Amino acid sequence: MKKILVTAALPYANYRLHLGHLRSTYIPADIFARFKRLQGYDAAYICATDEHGTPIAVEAEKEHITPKAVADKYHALIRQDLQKMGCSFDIFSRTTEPAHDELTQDFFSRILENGYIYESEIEQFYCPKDKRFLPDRYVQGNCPHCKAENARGDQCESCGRYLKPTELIAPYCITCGTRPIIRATKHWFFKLSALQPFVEGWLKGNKRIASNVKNYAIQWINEGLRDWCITRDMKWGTPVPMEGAEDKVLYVWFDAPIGYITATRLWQESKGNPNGWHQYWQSEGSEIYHFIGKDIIYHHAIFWPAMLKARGEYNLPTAVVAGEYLTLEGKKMSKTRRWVVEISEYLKTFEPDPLRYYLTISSPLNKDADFSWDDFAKRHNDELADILGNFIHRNLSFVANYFDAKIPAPAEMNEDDKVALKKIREAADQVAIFLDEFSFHSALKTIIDLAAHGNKYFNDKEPWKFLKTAKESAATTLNVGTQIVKALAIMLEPFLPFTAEKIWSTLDMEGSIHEQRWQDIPKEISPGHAILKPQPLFVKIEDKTLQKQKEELKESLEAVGTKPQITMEDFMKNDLRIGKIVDAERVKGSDKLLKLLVDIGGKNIKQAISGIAQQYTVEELKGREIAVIVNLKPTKIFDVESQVMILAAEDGEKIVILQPNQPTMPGSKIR
Ligand code: B3M
Ligand code: ZN
Repeated sequence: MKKILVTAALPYANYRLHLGHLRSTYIPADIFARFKRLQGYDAAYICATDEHGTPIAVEAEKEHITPKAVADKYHALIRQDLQKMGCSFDIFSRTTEPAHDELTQDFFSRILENGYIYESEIEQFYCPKDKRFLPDRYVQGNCPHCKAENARGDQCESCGRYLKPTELIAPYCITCGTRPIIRATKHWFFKLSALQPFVEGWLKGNKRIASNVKNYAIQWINEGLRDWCITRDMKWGTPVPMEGAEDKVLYVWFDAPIGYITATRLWQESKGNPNGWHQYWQSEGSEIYHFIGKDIIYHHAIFWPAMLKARGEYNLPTAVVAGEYLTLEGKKMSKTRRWVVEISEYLKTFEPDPLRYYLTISSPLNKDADFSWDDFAKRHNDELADILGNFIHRNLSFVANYFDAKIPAPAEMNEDDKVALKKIREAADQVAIFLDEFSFHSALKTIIDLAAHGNKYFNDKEPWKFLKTAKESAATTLNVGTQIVKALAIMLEPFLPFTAEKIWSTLDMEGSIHEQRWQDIPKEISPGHAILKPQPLFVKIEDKTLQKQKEELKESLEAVGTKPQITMEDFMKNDLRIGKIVDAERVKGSDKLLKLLVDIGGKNIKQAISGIAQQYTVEELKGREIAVIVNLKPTKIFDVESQVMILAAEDGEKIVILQPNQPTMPGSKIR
């Protein structure tokens, strides 16, 4: 049987996943893997957490714990959230598995042997105070392209561009705020430029690469591919297997995609098949599908195939599928502004299937989409409850109540009955075509249309009228209706696995729904087969439940001009001063709050409690001059008194404290 590997992007183990991640990557990949299993292939769904790199190292430094501890915590949470959503992983591994280091080093050594890795001295930022190099996210500054502040050394979040740290304007060390100096250091580079013709040919000749992926990738190729620096001066990561590289590790984007292979190996090994992974990665005719979010197309459509080619002996991806962004109620999601719905928050109130449904049906994967609570409830109530649930429930209840819970034998069929049965076959074929094109939205729409047809068929045939007078007519309707229900169960399995399972067990069919075959969709259940008492599949979402969800979404950004005007006199009531932070510590029991001691001039030291612990470390705040309001009535936060308030700007993504742009005396008035 053909081997098929479906992978979903490996999330960094330092955040919890939200609806956008599900929509772009984890649900489409799960649908595809389940569909391929139903088609009878040996299809595996592979994922892991991406645990190396500066995102996790920086987080660990902020929290004063080890990177491994950060990864342990988030690995467990991410895995749990995705499993609860029904993601049918065959393995959910980690890139900190020892086997992963081995394989990554093998890739490095073989690519080196093949002539695609070279050594070169480059200039890098170095923090003279912390006495270390500042790779990627250890340095921030202004973006050279869009000028946004706090752009990270590897990427600017505002404009999305990839950066070299030394391109940053006004760079500073994120740990101590010092302006870094430039130092020469030796690094290893991957000769991506030499592989440009190969990547271009591969992309252009591959019909399964999704069109949005191809368009982005070709545009970058036209701009010319630059060689990649694949080593970093830091401790957290896979060691570079070279002499003279003792203080270096491989760049996280070098090891992360190899995680797909490691996970496949570990999965096969756990099944007692240590060599089984070859069939997925090195045998002819096997297929590899990478599902990702659109922000990492570069890595999967350019860097990764080039790495595989340079290493040799591995299959190239069959397809790369990238989901576009999801907005929330029309606005970009943001963690700091709390404008986000995490998976775990959603699951406190709702079942997984309605979300899988909504995120799939609301828009094609290669288009941006929006999640809105009203629309979610509307589609749930109008489509899942009123069309799908209603049709299945009415049909099965009639069988249960009037035919002794046994599927009646059909009498002679008229045109309507025949058309209804034909629709099953047509829908099954059409859905399969759509899924192979990654048109998940159209595929699910086709299934709902079949249910809608079932509903209409049931209404038009009015079986309730014939229960006494012409029972054989009602029998035909219910037989045909039940065949549609059964077909729906199998077709829905990839999309709504929990619902499909419920339908299957009410039908009291043999085996698990997850082990059925796509080609058996039109195979009819025999008359006389007994079913169980049906339960409603979807309960309508009420307004008050919805209201609660909306209230939980808080947004601190207010439109300019919504506050009433004040006079100069009103404004002058504020006593605004420059203060200097003389000491800082975290507030016990809170991960957001810092206690700051602020010199506000004239030997006056005041205490401020400020919610900036996620943006600033204690070290980087000490000694900074800031803007404070000193005549606010003191308040208590977490039992600690806050006597003055620090001024900060909040743009929805981050909180930035206000600082004078030249040294100033503490106590200076702000006017
Ligand atoms: N960890 C990006 C992310 O989590 C990265 C994906 C790796 S896929 C090999 O956003
Ligand atoms: Zn520093």
